Amino acid sequence: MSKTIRLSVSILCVILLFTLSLSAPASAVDNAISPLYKNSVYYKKLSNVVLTGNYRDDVITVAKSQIGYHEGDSEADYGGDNLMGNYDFTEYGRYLDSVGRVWCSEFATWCIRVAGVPTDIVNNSNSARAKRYCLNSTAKYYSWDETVYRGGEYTPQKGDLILWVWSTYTGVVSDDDSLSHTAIIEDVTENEDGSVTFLVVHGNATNNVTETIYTVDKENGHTVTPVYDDIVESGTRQDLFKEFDEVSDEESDSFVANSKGYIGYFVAPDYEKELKSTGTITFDSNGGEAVFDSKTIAKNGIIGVLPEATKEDCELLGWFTEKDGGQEVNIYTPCAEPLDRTLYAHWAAAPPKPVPTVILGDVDRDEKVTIIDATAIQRYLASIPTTTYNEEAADVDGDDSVTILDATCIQRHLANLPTQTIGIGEPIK
Ligand SMILES: [Ca+2]
Ligand SMILES: [Ca+2]
Ligand SMILES: [Ca+2]
Repeated sequence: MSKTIRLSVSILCVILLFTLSLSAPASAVDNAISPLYKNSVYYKKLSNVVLTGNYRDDVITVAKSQIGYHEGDSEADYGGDNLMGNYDFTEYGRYLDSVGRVWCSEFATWCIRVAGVPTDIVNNSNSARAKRYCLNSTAKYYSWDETVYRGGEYTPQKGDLILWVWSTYTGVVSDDDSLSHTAIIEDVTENEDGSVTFLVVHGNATNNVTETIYTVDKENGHTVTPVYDDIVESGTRQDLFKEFDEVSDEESDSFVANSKGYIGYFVAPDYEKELKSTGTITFDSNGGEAVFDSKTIAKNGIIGVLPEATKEDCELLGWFTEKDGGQEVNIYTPCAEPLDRTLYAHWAAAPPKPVPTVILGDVDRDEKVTIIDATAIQRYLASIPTTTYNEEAADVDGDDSVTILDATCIQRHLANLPTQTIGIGEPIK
């Protein structure tokens, strides 16, 4: 490609990205949250996150609220609870229009966006590419040799990203290559033995969201563990994988849990950047109570975390632009002008709680009549404590008192002997 064409293409890309970032900074398919995710325990945990306005802290808090979320096999698994899932279906991938693909970068991007960080601080990426995270933003990336551990200026810290290479290859990787893995740094410790330990929170390392500790050698950013040296000596990448019995192929996620490799790049979002356009959302819970009452938002960001709210005998429908009517916003809604605004909780009457049916003779309320129910009556009559005892179910013969005859009725019923009582094992009307 000639220089001119390449330049034009780059400009076009920048314009295109800029346009996209104005209309849909999230590149979300439809800007909506999947209903399965919205009803999941992980969304509930997210709604209980209280943001501090310190982006470094907030990105981590958001990420940690998702620990345990597991990838699924299909769109039916967006709730994150299919613990056997293996096909990379996640809400995070869905958000970046990248469903069914390895999702570590998607998860990191999702956490950054949902924490409210605008795209001019760090860009979206659906792969572990240093350059892509920094495109159209003031984020910077650094190789291991540019860190303070090697006499450079960059100090890795909380909220930065690590882009890993799962390989023993020691050459230089391109900053535009898609590397093996993206993780968010939660904590960094320099050790006396010349190593550095990173605590990270990340997605897809073990097909779920988890925290992992990696210790690397200051010399070169390579992971150090007791088995690492042996593997390096054994030579090739293929040999490296053979070391782990449970790993059948190079793409396996289970490898990552035991990973040996090195740090390709760090991505340092410019979290402390002074933002020109910010505003405050005030949450009017419309008679209820919200986990937090206001939050700061920024232009080129999305609304992000919305508070959980409760109201007696009510169910939260969502947060809307008007007290009555208006439009519902969700965590992916782009922050539009005016940035100062109020959102209102809308409520629906909670459905009446189903009254549990009492089964005649089911004294211990385990939904079946067994000899234990007869025993429960005997224990009750002998004033011996029983774990569960339901008087209504115990008065099997319906004479308004519980006696040994009720226990006998149950025993006869279980032995298929005739009793005068009808309706044992059936719901009491
Ligand atoms: Ca996976
Ligand atoms: Ca029972
Ligand atoms: Ca009775």
